[in-house]
Amino acid sequence: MKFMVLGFSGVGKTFYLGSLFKLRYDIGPRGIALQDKNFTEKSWIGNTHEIMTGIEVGSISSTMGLIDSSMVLTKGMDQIVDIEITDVEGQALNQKSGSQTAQKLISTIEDYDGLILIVKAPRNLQEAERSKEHLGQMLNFAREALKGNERIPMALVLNQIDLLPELHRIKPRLEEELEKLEAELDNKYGGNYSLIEQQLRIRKGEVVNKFVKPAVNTRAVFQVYHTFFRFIKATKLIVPNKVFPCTSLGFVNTGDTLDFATYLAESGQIYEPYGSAASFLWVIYARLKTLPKVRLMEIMPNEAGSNLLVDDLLEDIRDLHTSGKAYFDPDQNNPTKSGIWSLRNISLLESHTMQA
Ligand SMILES: Nc1nc2c(ncn2[C@@H]2O[C@H](COP(=O)(O)OP(=O)(O)O)[C@@H](O)[C@H]2O)c(=O)[nH]1
Ligand SMILES: [Mg+2]
Repeated sequence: MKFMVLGFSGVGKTFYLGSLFKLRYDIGPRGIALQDKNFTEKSWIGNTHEIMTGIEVGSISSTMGLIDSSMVLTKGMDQIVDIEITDVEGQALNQKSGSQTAQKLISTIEDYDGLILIVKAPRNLQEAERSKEHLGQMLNFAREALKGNERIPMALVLNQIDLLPELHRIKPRLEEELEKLEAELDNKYGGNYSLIEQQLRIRKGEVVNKFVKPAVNTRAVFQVYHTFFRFIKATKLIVPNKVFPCTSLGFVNTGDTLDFATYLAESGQIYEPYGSAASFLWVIYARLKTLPKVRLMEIMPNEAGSNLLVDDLLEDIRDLHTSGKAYFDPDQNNPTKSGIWSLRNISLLESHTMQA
């Protein structure tokens, strides 16, 4: 299966892909992991990840043209399905540049199984205007993809949420809250780490997302995803879609900008990206749910296997949310409330039909 990240220069496409590499080892209860197809050689994404997390010293060059990385989804010892990911040079979307990459993009975009549209999460209405404008241009490319296949899922990633003013300097407060939760669980289940870890995976998300909620509940953010939904509604096609607030760096910033390498080197922090893994796995999940049977059989000849994979993916996506690695609205957990951010709608393929 082939997936692509689309977005203007500097929105964080390459970092987003680098952050996915946490899925190599930080796996959910169903054990789905993402690996290099050729794991003895360093890939573009692997290299990006190592530079981001400070393992490797270097800088991440801006992407030129289209760069494909061959990955594979694994479950335990099994390689389940091959995944190609294409990183795009942001300039390709720029109308003025009229580049060869743009032409190549248009001629190949029909072959993709899912698109990840990335914009910066807007800090104010002015930035929302800009994100909407970018989104409009990205949707022009998406339209080309939908011509060939109307069921191609699209995730809208609202990226770099760590720079939203509501999330400035939340790290110490967040840690304090999480320590309280850990102390409570320690008291209750003293020494039973299996139970403590399990409880944390279920309850951490609510704590983390209480902090994220005011940041994504703004008019500026609403305007951007509303534009996305309007586009999808207007196509009258069955386009699976969902919106994901993301930060490839995690909630580490202390101001308007962040020098990530210095930060990691100086503070010895654990690298905790947010939103990216869930959004990526969701696009794969949505594609598997809507793929015509013939295609599904080509990709995964074992039908029972493909059904299992869909269940496993959903379970691991849910776990990413409940364990605090993706956003859901902590106040929308009761059954009478439901909206695009509610936990129980994770399996829903058509967010644009829901109220926020
Ligand atoms: N604060 C913050 N900065 C980010 C994030 N993702 C990327 N960046 C910064 O944005 C710059 C551009 O990211 P990059 O992935 O190269 O953007 P691309 O042009 O879309 O591929 C990087 O140098 C990072 O410093 C994020 O989630 N949060
Ligand atoms: Mg790039």
